[in-house]
Order: sequence, then structure tokens, then C-alpha cells
Amino acid sequence: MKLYYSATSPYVRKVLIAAIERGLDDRIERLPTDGFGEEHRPANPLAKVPALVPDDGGPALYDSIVICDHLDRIGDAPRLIPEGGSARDRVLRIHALGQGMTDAALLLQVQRVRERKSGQPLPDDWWHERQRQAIHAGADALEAEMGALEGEIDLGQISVATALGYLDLRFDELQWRQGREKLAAWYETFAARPSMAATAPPPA
Ligand SMILES: N[C@@H](CCC(=O)N[C@@H](CS)C(=O)NCC(=O)O)C(=O)O
Repeated sequence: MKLYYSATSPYVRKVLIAAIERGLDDRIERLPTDGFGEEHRPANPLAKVPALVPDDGGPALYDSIVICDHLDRIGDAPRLIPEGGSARDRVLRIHALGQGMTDAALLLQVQRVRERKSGQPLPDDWWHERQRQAIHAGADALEAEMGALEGEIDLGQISVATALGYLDLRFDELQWRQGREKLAAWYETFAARPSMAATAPPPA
């Protein structure tokens, strides 16, 4: 399998952690891309990473959850997405929470990059404030429901960990740990996993 890859993308990181946790990492060849480049558009018309070219030569898979679902059906390691029932609902819901926090952070980051490129401040309007609210409310929801992050590793946990890792990389000023001691302690333990160390982004 070949993975269109960027070392700082939290979505790519989620896919790689899932691959490592399921023992599939050495089957994935990484194809470094400029996340906002064009070279991967033939594989993914949206030109986003991650995109995974599967072994069977079929069309590339994209959106990180689709790739994670594909990886989850290869081999016989324990599944990261439960096959059914309320456990599946819970894991996918927590995944969506982590994903939404990541989406909000990325939107703020893009604004920052655009500012740097234009050399002048862009309006920080209600839309950007709404993204910060989503990040804080998401973290509050997790702090209030820590039980959803317990148990064997699953895709919900991975999604939350990559979201929090991305906040650490880019948004120190949001201080996500403040007032969320349980979530911070959970992250510290999760971040010690070899899959997290192996996928740590280069420092900002
Ligand atoms: N929903 C997508 C989001 C992927 C995404 O936005 N990736 C960023 C890099 S972190 C990207 O490639 N952005 C380029 C663009 O939006 O044009 C997923 O989960 O895979």
C-alpha cells in the first residue's frame, strides 16, 4: 500500500497510528507530499492527505476514516472500530468529536498561514471564534465523559489523541489542559504509546 503523506497532518497521523497498532505499518510505503500541493490530486480529486493506494491497485481511498476502516479489515489484530452495537456507535461518535476538533484547529491554522503569506492580519471573525468554541466544547465534553476513552485502544481514542497532539503542535495558546485534568492525564498515558512516539510531528 502507498500512503500520500505529510509529517504534520493530524489526519495522516491518525491513519499511521491505526496502522502501527494493527501491525500493518511495514506494509505502507509513505509518499511525502506538500499537503497543499497538487501531486496527489490524480489519486484524490480533493488533493487532501491522507490518501491510500491499496495493494489491489484499486482506486485510492481517502478521508482518513475510510482508510482506517480499510486497515481495520486487514489481518487479524484486534479491531479498532467495533463491528456493531453501542460500542461501535460510541467509538464512531468519539472519533467524530476528535475529528471535529481537528477540523476546527486546521481551519484556524490555514487562516494563520494565509496571514503569514499575505503579510497582514486577516479578520478574526465569528467564524474563527466558532472554531475555538468547538475545540473548547469538544475538550469539555471529553472531560465530562472520560469513560468513553477507557478500555482497549480504539479509533475514537486515536482520533482524540491526534486532535490533542495537533493542539500541542500548533495552538499552545488555547491551553486545552486548563481545567481538564482528567483529559490531560489520559493524554499523557496515551502519548507514551510507541505508535504516538513513532508518528510525532517535527516541532513547529
Ligand atoms: N476529512 C479529511 C481531511 C484531510 C485534510 O484536510 N488534510 C489536509 C492536511 S492536514 C489537506 O490535505 N489539506 C489540503 C486542502 O484542503 O486542500 C480526512 O479526514 O482525511
